[in-house]
Amino acid sequence: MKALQALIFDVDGTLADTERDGHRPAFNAAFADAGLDWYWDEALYGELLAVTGGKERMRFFCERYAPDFLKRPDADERIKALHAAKTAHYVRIVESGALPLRPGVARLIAEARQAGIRLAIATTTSPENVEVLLRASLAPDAMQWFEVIGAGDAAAKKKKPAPDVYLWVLERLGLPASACLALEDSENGIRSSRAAGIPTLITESEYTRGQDFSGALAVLPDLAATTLAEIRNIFDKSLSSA
Ligand code: XBP
Ligand code: MG
Repeated sequence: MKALQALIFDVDGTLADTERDGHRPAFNAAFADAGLDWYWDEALYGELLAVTGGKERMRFFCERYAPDFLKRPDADERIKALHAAKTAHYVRIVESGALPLRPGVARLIAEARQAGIRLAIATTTSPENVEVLLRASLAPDAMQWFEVIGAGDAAAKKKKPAPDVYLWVLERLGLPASACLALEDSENGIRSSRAAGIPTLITESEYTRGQDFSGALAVLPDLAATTLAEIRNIFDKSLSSA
């Protein structure tokens, strides 16, 4: 039986609840800066989360609610500029300490480091956002704890639910999917990790509760009560029943 060798963490919703009070207000601030009258309230944002990636999400919003914006010849550049402004706002929000890690996350990461389990990240969000969250909410040098960080456009031609980002991370870890465990919070996330063949544990988050998590090893409310020993147990059981 293969032992667990690496944990691959999703970021948004898994490491921290970043969407409602992080990404959402950052998008809204960028829209206001640009003089747009777009405002994404909590309910609308829940709908827009069907699409991962900030630029892709804005385009999806425009298709549904602001189709004229996409008719402009410079629509792509404007979306890119809005996204850069949104990232700057998001970084500022995270630096303020507004987005703590979810329960049990820091403890599990510490246990894994202690046990020599390798760590990686597979996320749709931009690299700057990963860096600031790790630095502000985990530890100043936490970026170095993760051997591979797959984030944003560089790691995936197609964002989650496509498997690209997980395949990119597996290749760089030099590990087979079956030696890794992905930690995810969303249906798009688990579709991506499972399409890459990786056993996956779900911690539901505020926007993803009740989604379809078919194929998950387990669906937990959070990691508060889940030790590394427990995670190894869940992982080993899945291999012996595979
Ligand atoms: C994360 C996302 C991202 C963020 C925004 O999904 O969907 O799009 O909301 O990030 P996952 P950017 O947790 O499945 O990786 O604006 O930087 O794209
Ligand atoms: Mg997520």
